[in-house]
Amino acid sequence: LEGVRPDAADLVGLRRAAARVLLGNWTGSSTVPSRTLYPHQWSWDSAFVALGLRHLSPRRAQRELESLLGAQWDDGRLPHIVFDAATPEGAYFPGPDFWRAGPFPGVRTSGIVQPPVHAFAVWEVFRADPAEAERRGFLARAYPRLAAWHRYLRTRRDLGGHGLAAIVHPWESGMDNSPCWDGPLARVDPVPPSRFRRRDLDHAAPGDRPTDLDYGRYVRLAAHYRDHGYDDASAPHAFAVEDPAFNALLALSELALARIAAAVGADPAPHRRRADEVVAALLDRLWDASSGLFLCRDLRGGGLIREHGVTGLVPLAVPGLPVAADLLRTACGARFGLGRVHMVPSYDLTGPAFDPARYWRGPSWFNIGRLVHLGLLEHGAAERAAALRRSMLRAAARSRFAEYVDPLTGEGHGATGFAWTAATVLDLIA
Ligand code: 9YW
Repeated sequence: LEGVRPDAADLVGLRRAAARVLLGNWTGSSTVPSRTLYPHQWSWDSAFVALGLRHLSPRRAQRELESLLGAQWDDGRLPHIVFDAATPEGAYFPGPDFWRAGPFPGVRTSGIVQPPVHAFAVWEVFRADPAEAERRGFLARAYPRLAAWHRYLRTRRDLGGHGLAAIVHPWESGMDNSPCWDGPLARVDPVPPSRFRRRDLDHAAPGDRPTDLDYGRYVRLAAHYRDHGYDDASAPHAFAVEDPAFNALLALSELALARIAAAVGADPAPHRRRADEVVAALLDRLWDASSGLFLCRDLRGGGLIREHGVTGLVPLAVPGLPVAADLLRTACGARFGLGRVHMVPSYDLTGPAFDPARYWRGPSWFNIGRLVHLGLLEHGAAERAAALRRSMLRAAARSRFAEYVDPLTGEGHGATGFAWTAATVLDLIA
């Protein structure tokens, strides 16, 4: 690896550059992932951005999360996109005219969700400046919203009936075109590409992105859900999957919510209990001892999906995870090559679908790297964590804060000046 040596002198410059990215992507109340590719507010991006922003301005980090929580629906869901009213419809597809959704007039959103990393972020942002948070009533206002969000996931989204939240669209995993979704998606009749216009290809190379066939299926699923009023009970949900990262982040966030509850004078015990229940269900439903990894479960086709995606490593971030030692071995083994590749690949290096450039089919992402880094620290692998941190800082610097990097070469792909990449750098340096 060449490029930046993460020593003190370099880190000052890198920190400054990361701060510039976040300032440039700030809209006045939240942060866009990318000025070109993603010019609105994305749900889990905001949580990762807040984790970085807290080191620059705890108040701004609070506002980032509050603007997302402010777009919460009556049923408790936090939408995956909150559309910026000043940005034209044509800047992103599918835009507000496609989704036709929102919590109340004047706020337009998508109708699907993203991984629930928000309570975790709220707690960490609070800890950055408890006095400022207290003054603004940050936790007291966030707590009921976060509790309603988790309730939505635990009840309306427990489509399998075994205590895990199901995702009903690949976009809900945050790992859009992971090979894990190829099987379940094969049953979805794609909308022909002539019926929509992809805006992502105005800003990124086609070889770095999902295919037209993927998009046709994404559009079909989203339109179905929309046409059923985003009602989980009546929508047919041709795609319904239990995803390990989504549920591990729910467990991590329930633990954070327990701390938040205690801080605002509510009862933490139910949140701790729910965290335990989710972890038990993860182990029971998604753990695959033969590969030492959590797998996804297809609730429509039946059974575990035998693709090894990085989603299955993310539960490492959960404190006290009983199978942490096995997951660590898998992380360092042939499939994910930790210590031998740049950051953490999003998909099995030895898998048939591995592609080092195509989005979630191989490339390494900074938010996921940060979760695995947390997991390494949590489970006593401090040296591995330090090496991963160095590799992430180098990759971010060399790629000008790219959206993601090739795990084999470290070369940047997708957009540059990407918000969660810069935020993760700030969080790793702090
Ligand atoms: C989409 C914004 C989002 C991320 C997702 C990533 C991609 C595309 O971009 O989604 O249209 O929602 O896969 O994880 O949140 O950065």
